[in-house]
Amino acid sequence: MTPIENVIEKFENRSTHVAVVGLGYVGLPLCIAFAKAGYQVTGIDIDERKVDSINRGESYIEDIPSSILQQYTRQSMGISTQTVGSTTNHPPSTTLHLSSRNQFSATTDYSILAECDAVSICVPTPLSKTGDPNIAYVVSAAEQTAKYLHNDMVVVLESTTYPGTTTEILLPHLEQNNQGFQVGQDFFLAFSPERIDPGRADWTVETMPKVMGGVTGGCLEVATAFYGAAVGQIIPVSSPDAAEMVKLFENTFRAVNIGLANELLLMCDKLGLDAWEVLDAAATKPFGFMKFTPGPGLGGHCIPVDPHYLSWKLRSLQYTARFIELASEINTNMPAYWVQRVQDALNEDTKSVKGSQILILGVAYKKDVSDMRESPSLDILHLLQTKGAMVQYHDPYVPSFSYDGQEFVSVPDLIAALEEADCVVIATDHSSYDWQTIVNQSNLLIDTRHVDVRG
Ligand code: SAJ
Repeated sequence: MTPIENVIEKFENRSTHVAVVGLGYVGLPLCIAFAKAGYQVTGIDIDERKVDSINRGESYIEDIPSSILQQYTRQSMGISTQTVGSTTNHPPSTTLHLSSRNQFSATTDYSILAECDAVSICVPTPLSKTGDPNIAYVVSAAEQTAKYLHNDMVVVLESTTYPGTTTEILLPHLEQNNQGFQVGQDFFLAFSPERIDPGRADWTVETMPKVMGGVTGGCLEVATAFYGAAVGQIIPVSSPDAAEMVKLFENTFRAVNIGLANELLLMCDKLGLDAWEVLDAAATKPFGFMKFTPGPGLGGHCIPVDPHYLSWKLRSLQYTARFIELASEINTNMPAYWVQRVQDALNEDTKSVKGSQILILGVAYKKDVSDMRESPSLDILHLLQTKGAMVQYHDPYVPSFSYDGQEFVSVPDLIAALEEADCVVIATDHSSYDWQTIVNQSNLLIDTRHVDVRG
């Protein structure tokens, strides 16, 4: 067998020890998927609390219940009933067995990589305060991985990043610490974007098509064998750069179309039309249309961030990604648009924003989640406070939060808060809200989500 065939065989017969760097909403589910596939798995994270929690069998990721985690992190008492060949004279036998799987554990110590056949890097790639890509976590993981890189090791980057990161940043780090190591021969490197959508049950790590781009053909083959044991479908592309671009385009597609939906609202305002009526009617087109909806702005850890990785890269090549810039301008301005709507509505009641009691419903960035990252509700809150309003909030998923040096607590009595408020702003359309009651109890209602309670 060729060296590559040897490496592939190790993954195929599961005699491999793999590592995952970064144990967040991407990394931890990936660890479980690798463990389910039969690999020995070690999770690596700089956060000792995450590491200790995992080793205690306590999950901190909603999509991974502790009961699932414990199937792989602890010795487990198993009961199996032998039914094959059982007859009336030989009833099924029940045996009690103790399987010490301990298949998955976590550590803060990167040196474990010296024993690992493969590593997936799933660290955050945020934006810096200046709005530029911050790949410091990727660089740090690359430097640590390079220390323990060894023959036949497979490295796959999953973190969302601009095209060129794998080949221009990660690869040189791996090579510079290992003189003479040749990618595609002595070690293997690929990029495979994560597509984890927290809370989604229909598409999981195991069922989601997984795009994979190798630095060489051999890298693609080996990375495909590595992941192929855990995920249903690998989508090969010609390079890591192409794979990096696939992810950014997927999420840029959403950001631009959300921007268009928000501009539809602005245009309909000018035309005196109901944007939601127009949208719902357009959505009856059975082909060639995909419904996006206006809202309070763009929240979350992906959509507001990923397109800026792409536009930043293009700027470095003297190209302006105009759709990305325009969508960002429109989406970023939506909180101010809705605050103006509040101001105009209070004005109709001969009230000013200043001194008014305003209740914001929902601070999570989208419905039925507790995540507040980049939530436009916070921008709306800040703008209203700046205009002198007294702002409270209610969110069934967020009991309290700190913002701008202030502590906020979800109002305990929603009905009373609705009745007391001069204006109620629906910012997040959590499914658990009783919208008819909210409409009935509100003196004035600004609905950024069109919860559609109208008969
Ligand atoms: N939003 C709108 N109008 C829309 C859709 C979304 O205003 O029509 C707002 C949301 O309220 C939210 C933001 O945009 O504030 C982002 O919403 P999202 O539905 O894109 O949700 P995310 O940020 O959780 O995106 C994730 C992404 N998943 C991955 O990157 C793996 C995205 O690619 C998924 O398409 C999306 O989940 C999904 O479909 O749930």
